[in-house]
Amino acid sequence: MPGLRETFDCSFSMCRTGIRRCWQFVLCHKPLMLAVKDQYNILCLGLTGSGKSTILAQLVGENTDNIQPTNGFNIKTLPIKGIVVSIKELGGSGRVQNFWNYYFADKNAIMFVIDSAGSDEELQLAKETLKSVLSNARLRGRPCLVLGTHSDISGSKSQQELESLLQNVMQGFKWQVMICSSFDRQLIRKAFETLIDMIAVSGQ
Ligand SMILES: Nc1nc2c(ncn2[C@@H]2O[C@H](COP(=O)(O)OP(=O)(O)OP(=O)(O)O)[C@@H](O)[C@H]2O)c(=O)[nH]1
Ligand SMILES: [Mg+2]
Repeated sequence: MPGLRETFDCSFSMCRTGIRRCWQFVLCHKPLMLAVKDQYNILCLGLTGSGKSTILAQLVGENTDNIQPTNGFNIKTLPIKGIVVSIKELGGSGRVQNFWNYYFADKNAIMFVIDSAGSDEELQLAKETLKSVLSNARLRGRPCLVLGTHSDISGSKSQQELESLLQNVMQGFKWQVMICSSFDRQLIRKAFETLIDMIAVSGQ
């Protein structure tokens, strides 16, 4: 039978080993933890008039009354789920689209905005544009959240309708469709939180 002294020595040494292992784990995984928590860069794309600037203004609590077409880019940085998130909107006009691919590097995810009340031609054009964006090697593996705006307009497409429109261009991507009005701040916030979760799960 071990004496009190031996039992104490044995417990103390096990405790010390446990503490050392915990400390080694923290030291080994610290870079990973920092990588996850550091900053996420999100690219916000979509045709002109789809509502990109309006959703970003809503997200940060700015006035949305007199938003002009984005003639270049527009950046908003804010904390979401405890992570600093930098969202870069690129204007959707044909002239600005020519420069989109200069901004594809170092992005963690894509928010692609579609006017869900658009005509069939506009929806097809949005689909082709998204397909072309996703074919860029620098965006390979990046999660993509498609945000269908203008849900306040009658006849706008539902989430399921947008999903079936897009599913053949999204193969191989982690993607999700959400629907909102660009004036619904809570839903917009939820969409970005969902995208943050998608980034965390995908490890991008
Ligand atoms: N009814 C309604 N109008 C919206 C919605 N989203 C945007 N709009 C309107 O659509 C117009 C264009 O919105 P923007 O936010 O400028 O669109 P954008 O995607 O930033 O356009 P570009 O910067 O040109 O690429 C504005 O007049 C908005 O008020 C929506 O969900 N519902
Ligand atoms: Mg804009």
